[in-house]
Amino acid sequence: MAVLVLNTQRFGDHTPPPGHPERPERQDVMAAVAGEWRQRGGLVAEPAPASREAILRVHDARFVEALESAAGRAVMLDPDTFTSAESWEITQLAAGAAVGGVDAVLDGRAARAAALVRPPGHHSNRDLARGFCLVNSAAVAAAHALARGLARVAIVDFDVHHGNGTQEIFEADPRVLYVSAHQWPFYPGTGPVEDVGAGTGRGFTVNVPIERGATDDDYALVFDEIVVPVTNRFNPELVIISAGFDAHEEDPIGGMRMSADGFARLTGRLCAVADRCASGRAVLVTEGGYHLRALAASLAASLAAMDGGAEREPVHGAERGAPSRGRAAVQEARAVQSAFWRGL
Ligand code: SP5
Ligand code: ZN
Repeated sequence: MAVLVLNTQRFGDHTPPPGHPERPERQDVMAAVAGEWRQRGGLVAEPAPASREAILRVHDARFVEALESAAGRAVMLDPDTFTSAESWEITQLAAGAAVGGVDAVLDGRAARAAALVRPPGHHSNRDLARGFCLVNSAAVAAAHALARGLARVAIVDFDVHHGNGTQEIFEADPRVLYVSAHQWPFYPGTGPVEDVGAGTGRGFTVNVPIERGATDDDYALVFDEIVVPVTNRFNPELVIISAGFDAHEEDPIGGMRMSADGFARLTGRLCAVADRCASGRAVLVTEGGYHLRALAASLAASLAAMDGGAEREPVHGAERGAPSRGRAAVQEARAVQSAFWRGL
């Protein structure tokens, strides 16, 4: 069984003001990657919009009504976050692609799925759109999986920014493990290592802040020492990858030094967790990634990794020296999280 890619040209019809980094051309990249996937015999499908019921599992009715009432208009929701006439429809399609990926893997129509979507979602809270995000697609997908009867879903977020929205939505829910590795200090300012979840969700939020400048090897170390062991121990029935590619060295916003092969390595590690715990079920949902060629290469490499492609060693690992930023991040995360994840 193969990897199902979900994408639609409609993702190009959400148009923030000119000069905005989260631009429609990102969809051209996703379409090109999806097209190549199809040419090589991969499965590609068009998403259906997420239902209101699916969106309301993670967003307040007032928030949904506000997005809906912006339909047909260009509205500034936050200094960074804009709608255009069709944004409400497009963000429903983005969430729908993530839900469609979950349905495909739970129904056994695909081993794994990748929802190549815009706008991104992980900064959106239950009741607030921000950070270029409207509906929180990864959160909608996780809640949909729970509604379909799953007991444990892991969301692993390697976007360069912390997914404040996803963390908040699930912070008190022990059924959803949220793990984020992100640049620190950085936008949006949430996700300190001390945030571990709330109430019965304590221990099911894992933040790994990393100093700017981290390379493939820093991230690999963080994954090998924290992200993968915690996620394995959680034993998810589904792994959702909140996949931002803005930690790439060419990215105009992020300050990290990742390569496309480095992202493939992280994706491959998470698919190995899915193989061990979840009968292989992993659903990738795109978040940020603002350099078009870097996004293209990173997406293609990550898809290949989901398909069991051989792991290529990152290009820059050796020449850039010891992964000191990764080591520091691991040490700090371990000090906090070993109370919850014994033996970490
Ligand atoms: C999904 C994703 O990668 N979102 C990234 C959002 C980054 N936003 C940076 C905002 C910097 C501060 N902006 C203040 C508003 C002034 N126009
Ligand atoms: Zn980001």
